Amino acid sequence: MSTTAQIGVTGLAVMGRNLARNFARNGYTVAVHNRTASRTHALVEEFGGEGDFVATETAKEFVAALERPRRLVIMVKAGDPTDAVIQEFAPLLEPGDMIIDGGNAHFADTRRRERELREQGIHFVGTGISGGEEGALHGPSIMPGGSKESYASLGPMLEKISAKAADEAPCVTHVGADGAGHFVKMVHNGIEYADMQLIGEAYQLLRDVAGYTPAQIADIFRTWNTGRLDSYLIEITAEVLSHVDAETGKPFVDVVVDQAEQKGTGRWTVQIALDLGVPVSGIAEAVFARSLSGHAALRDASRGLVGPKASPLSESEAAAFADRVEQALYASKIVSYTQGFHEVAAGSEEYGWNIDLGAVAAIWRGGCIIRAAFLDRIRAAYDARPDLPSLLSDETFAQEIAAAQDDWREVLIAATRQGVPTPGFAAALAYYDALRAERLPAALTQGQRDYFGAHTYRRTDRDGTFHTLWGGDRSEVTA
Ligand code: NBP
Repeated sequence: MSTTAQIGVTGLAVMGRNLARNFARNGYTVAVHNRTASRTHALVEEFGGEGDFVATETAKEFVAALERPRRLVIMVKAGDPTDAVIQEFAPLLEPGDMIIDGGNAHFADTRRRERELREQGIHFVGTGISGGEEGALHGPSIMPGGSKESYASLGPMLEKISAKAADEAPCVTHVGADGAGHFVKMVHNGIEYADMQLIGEAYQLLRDVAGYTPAQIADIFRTWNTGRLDSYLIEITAEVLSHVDAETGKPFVDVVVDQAEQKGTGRWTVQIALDLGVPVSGIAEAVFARSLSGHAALRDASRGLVGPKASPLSESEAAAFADRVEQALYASKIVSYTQGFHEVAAGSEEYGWNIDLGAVAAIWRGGCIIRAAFLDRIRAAYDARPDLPSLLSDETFAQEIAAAQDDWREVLIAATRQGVPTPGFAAALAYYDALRAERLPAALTQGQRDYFGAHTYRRTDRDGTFHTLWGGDRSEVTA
């Protein structure tokens, strides 16, 4: 076996196969390997004409086909299969070689694998890849972690196969050491959950409160897609809503079971946010909304519960309401991204990754599921002020949310009055109001904690920690 391949891909299901084709189409010789060899041969038979592939059947052959230092991409099911593949290949590698894990690994696993392989001198590059199968083939957004040395070797190749933003910048950057790439991919997915939930709520309001049909709502989303909400998710929402089921002639959205599924990255985003103490209420509501939708028995048992019935608006009222929903959606979206970027900043601080938040926004502008014109403005906000405490501290976003907020509140009033669930919109507004509040009831919480548990409190008027003798004469003592 000659050692000619500049990169190798093992794991040739939909993602790995398309990624391998992407490398090959960009002029790289790609060694390909899969546990079940038939997939390898099928790839070369079907797409061999697209570029230079080296089909290999055994781990030894695969490793031997790679030029040194070796670059070996793993695209297998995340979890135990990734460890199994590492165990199979690592003994065959040499110091300086690179294993790139492009699966959806948990960043803590990536940190562990990186540590273990570093002892062997192998660079383990946990890499978030977003864009689904189309992205893998035509240009995904790529979020590599791992060492700087590995990026020096891999970066130019990843830049070539990645998506390009509107300004032609490649949608890839070295995010930070060890698990930083998978961490950022996790938060990307959490934000994706929130975006999808907010869009879902906008749809439900347009349907139940404004009385529009799915086809009419598709047109509204198409119009929104020409403005500040311009994004992949808004674009595909219009496509899904205008699709008609061939069998029944009904809107597709009316024949699909309303129970949303999830693979876990949204849940991880919330779990890690809880550990880091970052309020990601919008993302959490999106995850909970999916799980609530799946509780079929609970929902069946609750259908008799009393509530208002939504009564559709007149035509002119409906059009005005749709404009308000756009404002509510945009304002809530700003909050979701504020929360997501807060989590990235907190992770970066906790693990010493030194993540450039502007660069993260920049690489999400193309290729990935949350790609949107909006991200260019987030990039600009962080580029102008890298230490921005929150996206809401950016003057432009603050002004936009201020301008949207009357409509945002009106939409939530209408939703509440008519009984349309809008947990994402409501959580976003509550976050906004909580942040801007002069005083929060947390002072009362501290009083309660001190009462039942002598947990102490701080005062507004002097330094120190205090405890009130609640069971005694209620005098205050210094704790
Ligand atoms: P899957 O997640 O369905 O994994 C299938 C691949 O894993 C096959 O190549 C299979 O080999 C291999 N595999 C398994 Br399962 N267990 C193995 C083991 N013990 N040893 C060796 N190989 C094993 O494929 P996918 O949907 O292409 O996704 C690949 C990765 O990319 C996943 O981590 C996924 O989370 C991530 N990802 C997916 C998307 C997406 O849109 N699908 C987007 C971004 C990231 P076999 O052919 O022999 O069974």
